[in-house]
Amino acid sequence: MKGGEAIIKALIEQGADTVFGYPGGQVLPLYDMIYNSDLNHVLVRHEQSASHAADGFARASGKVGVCIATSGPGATNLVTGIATAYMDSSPVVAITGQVPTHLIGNDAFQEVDMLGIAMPITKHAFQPKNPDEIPAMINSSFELAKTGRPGPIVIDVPKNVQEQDLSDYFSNIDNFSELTLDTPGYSPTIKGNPRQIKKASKIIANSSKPIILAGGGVIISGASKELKEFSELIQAPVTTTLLGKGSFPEDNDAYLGMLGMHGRKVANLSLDESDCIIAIGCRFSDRTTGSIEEFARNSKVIHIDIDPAEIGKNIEVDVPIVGDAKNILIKLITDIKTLDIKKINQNSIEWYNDTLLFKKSCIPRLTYNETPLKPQQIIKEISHALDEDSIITTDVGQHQMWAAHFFDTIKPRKFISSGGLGTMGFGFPSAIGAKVAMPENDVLAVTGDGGFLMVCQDLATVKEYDIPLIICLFNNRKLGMVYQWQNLFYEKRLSHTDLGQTPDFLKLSESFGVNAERITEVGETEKAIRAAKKDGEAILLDIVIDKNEELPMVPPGCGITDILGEYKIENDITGINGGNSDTNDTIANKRGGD
Ligand SMILES: Cc1ncc(C[n+]2csc(CCOP(=O)(O)OP(=O)(O)O)c2C)c(N)n1
Repeated sequence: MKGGEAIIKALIEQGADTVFGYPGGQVLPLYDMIYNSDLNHVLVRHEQSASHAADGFARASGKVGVCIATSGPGATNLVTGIATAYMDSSPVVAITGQVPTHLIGNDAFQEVDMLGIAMPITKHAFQPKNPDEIPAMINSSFELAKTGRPGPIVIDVPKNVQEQDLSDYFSNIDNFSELTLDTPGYSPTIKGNPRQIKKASKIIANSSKPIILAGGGVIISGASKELKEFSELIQAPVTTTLLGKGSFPEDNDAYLGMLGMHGRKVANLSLDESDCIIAIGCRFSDRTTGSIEEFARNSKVIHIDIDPAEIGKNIEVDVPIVGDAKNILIKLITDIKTLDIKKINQNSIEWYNDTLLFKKSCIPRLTYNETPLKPQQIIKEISHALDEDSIITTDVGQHQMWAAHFFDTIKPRKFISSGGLGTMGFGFPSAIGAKVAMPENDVLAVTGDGGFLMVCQDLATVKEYDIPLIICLFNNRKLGMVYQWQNLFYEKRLSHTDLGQTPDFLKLSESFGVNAERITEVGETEKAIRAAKKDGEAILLDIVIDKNEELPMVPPGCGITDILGEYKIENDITGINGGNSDTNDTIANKRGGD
């Protein structure tokens, strides 16, 4: 058995029967062995798409995603996708070719120090020097990628190691799965300290304004059911981070929307007023907290996270609990049930009801009959055309935030977006990965004209493998998000954010053999998505949107209550927006309504 065969055998034993890749000189031996193997290889058209597709595959399915590239430029093209997966704790195994061992360090053709590059953007990076090391290395890579706080792993395999035979002992092992590497010091804490959990229960019981902040960790640990039970038990409203979308059913009354710089007003103002923040599986990124000095001013903070390095990193915490979100929520629920629930609920009922009324007063208007089309209306049409098992991926920009704000995600792993790295070019290839992983689910990519152009070559992959994706391209002829920042914070000096001569996306798509339709009228998006679902073929919808629509946002460096701009609201019940009910006026004023 050769090194390359050992890679394939170990991958298949790990359940990784699908890989996204692109061949080249230093992975020729591996590709030669893939030729007649059972591995399902998807040939993407740029290595960046391979790493994003593997990431989308992982986020949609909860399994490890795998990508392969050659050494040098192939490996460096994977890097953005690997860093994206690292920032968002996604389990990806990236296999890169490397020059033969005797040439390493010689600046050989297509040599790059992939181990060095990978170290700061992976959980770990390996390089086997001997093919016997491969089985254990692959097994441990999968173990490391998916356990504890998940993340990407790189295995950089020199060409000669792919070609060499394993020793007889290893060649004759039927099943590699018992073979693992020694990983000293790696033992993620999953249980959570019972004393800390008790302490948290007491603080929650005494709180009169509790709020839950749920992050991507809730989804990763499969704790959505427990999160809902917990919220109902203590009667606390729930806000999420971008990556936490789907951890809690967003059609539930208690859901306030996303928090932070691009957060929803009701979420930001309520969190600011709460007296007890229970943060679960989130890392308090600057996009979530805004100015740290102004964050959680009135509040005790309970922080549950599996990664001890996250605790106290950005925000001072009153009760840290290190462990798996699901385990800890189960224990927290059990503990709180031993206390006087009636009293706990009495403490917080006024706050809970006020918050829900405040939420009602802030429901954004989604119905617009005008052209050019409003993004709110488009997301509404997308929502109508899809069901709760459909998966949405987004790129990065204004369209991402509109999707985050207006697409009610009901189930976990159904909203996939690049949060930490904010990678333009992520939305489309991650949708390819998600669809390959979950062929039964409708998958729709929401993307901008800027981001889509960075990865549009993978329309060829969609055509070649007949991947029935729906691509909704929010076409505003500019780099909308950056344009908005220039408008707001750089005195309207619009430096290089107008895309000028954008391509004809219909012709572009059709040249790849992928159907396309231009959308200019209200109702056409929903109709086109429904038709595409029936047809079962990929389609690109070039949706011409109002290029002047802007997002409410918190200026960088400000506290999360300093929101610039406001959505038009659907339902005016507070009196503060021109309505005439006075009952809730005080609530809105209390929370800084304007
Ligand atoms: C790879 C990369 N380059 C640059 C940026 C900075 N950036 C963030 S949003 C954005 C504009 C995105 O424009 P578009 O894709 O058209 O989406 P829109 O904001 O218009 O919806 C840019 C340039 C980024 N996030 N990623």
